[in-house]
Amino acid sequence: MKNILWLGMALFCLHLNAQENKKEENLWSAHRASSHAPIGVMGDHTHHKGEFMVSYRYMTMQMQDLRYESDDVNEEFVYQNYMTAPQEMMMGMHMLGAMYAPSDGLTFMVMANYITNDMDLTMRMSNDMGMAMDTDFSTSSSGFGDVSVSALVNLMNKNQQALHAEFGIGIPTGSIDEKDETAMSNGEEVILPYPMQIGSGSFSTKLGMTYLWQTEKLSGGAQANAKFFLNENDNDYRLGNQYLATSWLALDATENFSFSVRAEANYTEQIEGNNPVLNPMMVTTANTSNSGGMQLNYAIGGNYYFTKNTLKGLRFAAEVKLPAYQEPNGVQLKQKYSVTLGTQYSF
Ligand SMILES: [Cu+2]
Repeated sequence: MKNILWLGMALFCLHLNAQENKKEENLWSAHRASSHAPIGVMGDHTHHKGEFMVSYRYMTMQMQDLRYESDDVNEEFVYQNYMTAPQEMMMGMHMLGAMYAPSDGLTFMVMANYITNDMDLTMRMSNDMGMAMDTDFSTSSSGFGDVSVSALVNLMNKNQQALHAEFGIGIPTGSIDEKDETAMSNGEEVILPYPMQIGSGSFSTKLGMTYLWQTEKLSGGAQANAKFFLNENDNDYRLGNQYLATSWLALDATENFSFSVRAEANYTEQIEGNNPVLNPMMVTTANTSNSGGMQLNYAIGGNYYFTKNTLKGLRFAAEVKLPAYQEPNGVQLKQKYSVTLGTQYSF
């Protein structure tokens, strides 16, 4: 009788254990190469209670050639209304991030960045004979950008699917008073146009939602987020609100490596107000009607995740993003490509 009771209890425990295991299997797993979205996606994952993560990303973006809304245009088009046409812009961003989860349901994320901007431009002047004289020049700016702090809240995790929301605030730590010499400033440093500024100058809020799913070999996700700039900055303007939607699919090729494809749509509103120091006739980038617009991009990427030994928890990732279609407000440089390289370490 005693033996049967023991056996019964043992079977009951086994059953409970099996149920527990089954529950674990059904959860969305954070320990696959593809468990993190392509590196160009922010706030894509949460952490378990007590986990820390530090990350570093380098993002570079190149812009070249001009577009006026849905048409490609040349410099001549710009010189009809402006003295100077932008030729090329390179932007670089070093991003440092930290994440910490005080509970399974809540993860905090802080991000800071250092930005470098370089722009090549051409100024056209006509001499007394009416002949055009072009002068090429470059401007650059660099510095620490705005800081963002977010809370990621888990809403669901079952049947290998997970859903979390992001609530963030942006703190205007970046400069909006970047200056450099230009072809028309006679050796004096003057305030640079909007795209060359490092910070927004405004507080912002970010709201986002991320959905993740997994099967045995595949994972994917979708994210939608919006960033709202709340106040006019000290230079009398407010950057346009930003809306983004993206979706990705990743294949776990090996235990450590996943390969991803991603599509993205983003829309940025025009800048409101204007910096009275900037002359909007001088260069397209100093006119706020040439700001914001919509863009469709696609990207390919890879994640490498160390699952064993001393490097366990370390990730390397890269993603290349290319525009499929872009429609800027007014006339702006076209985006050519952007590359994001990153490393993340959880402990
Ligand atoms: Cu993380």
